[in-house]
Amino acid sequence: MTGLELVDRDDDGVDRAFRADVLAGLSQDQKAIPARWFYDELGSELFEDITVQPEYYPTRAETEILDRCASEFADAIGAGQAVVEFGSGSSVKTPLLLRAIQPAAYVPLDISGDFLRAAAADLSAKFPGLPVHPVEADFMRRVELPAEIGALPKLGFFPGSTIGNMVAPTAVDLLRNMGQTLGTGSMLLIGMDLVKDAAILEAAYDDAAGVTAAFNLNLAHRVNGELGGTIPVDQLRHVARWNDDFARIEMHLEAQCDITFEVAGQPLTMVEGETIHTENSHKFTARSANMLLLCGGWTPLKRWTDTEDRFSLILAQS
Ligand code: AVJ
Repeated sequence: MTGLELVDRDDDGVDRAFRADVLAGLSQDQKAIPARWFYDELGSELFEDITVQPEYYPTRAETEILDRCASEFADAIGAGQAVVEFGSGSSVKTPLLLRAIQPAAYVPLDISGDFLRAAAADLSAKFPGLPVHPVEADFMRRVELPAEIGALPKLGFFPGSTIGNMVAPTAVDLLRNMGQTLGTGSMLLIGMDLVKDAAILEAAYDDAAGVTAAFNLNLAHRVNGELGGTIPVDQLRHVARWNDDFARIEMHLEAQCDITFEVAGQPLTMVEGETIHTENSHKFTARSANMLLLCGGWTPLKRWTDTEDRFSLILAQS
């Protein structure tokens, strides 16, 4: 098994899906590139760096909940579960959960074989007796789980408020597919970031050290490097703005003057002030979170928040 199996490349080694997404996105009136393309190697490193910036509270808030509420998770979930993590993180969150609930098996699921093997090795070292069954798959789709965990009760784990990157129809599709993957009666523990003061949110997505700006601009560098692009990255500016109507932080790359460039042979222009929309990060209330889960076929059972009410972890049942 190589780390490249799920990536379809042309003869020049270009990721076909990346090129198709970028060309389609840049031909729209509101230019856009899907946020999933942030995470090349440098992008993943920059994201890890974002999570330790003082303004970026979600990772600390969610970790605090997992740490502080461990015994409540144990009571609500019970031991002996097969924990299926959607997108195997390199995070400290997974060990906190596993220590709290004493599962019977751990199934990290990731589209990147490299991340997956690293995460599986890391977890096996920390939990020597725990069976670990990594699955290389796109968690946006329904996934066939390993036969070894067939008889065990299932707990899906989807931390990080990654669901917030999706518009509602996509989020609902994912939740339904998770229900299909895990089966009727299974549980899901999902992280969802909360609506709060716009200034706090905008700072979290525009840290003073400029790490989030670098993360956003890296996407333009990636287009140039991988798709033969000539985007003048120096003339783009990172923008993070709260969209109150849609309850989401939006990240954009804004042209600071009129620019023309090329991507994969396509000529493109941006006028001063025009943007490429690169990410949505939806924020939830207790009710909007419940509504989304219900639309996706999950009944919320219990909800935890950090001591400052910034972030929520919700346990739901299918
Ligand atoms: C990985 C989706 C949780 O939306 O907060 C962080 C990604 N983007 N800073 C988020 C991100 C800019 C992050 N998630």
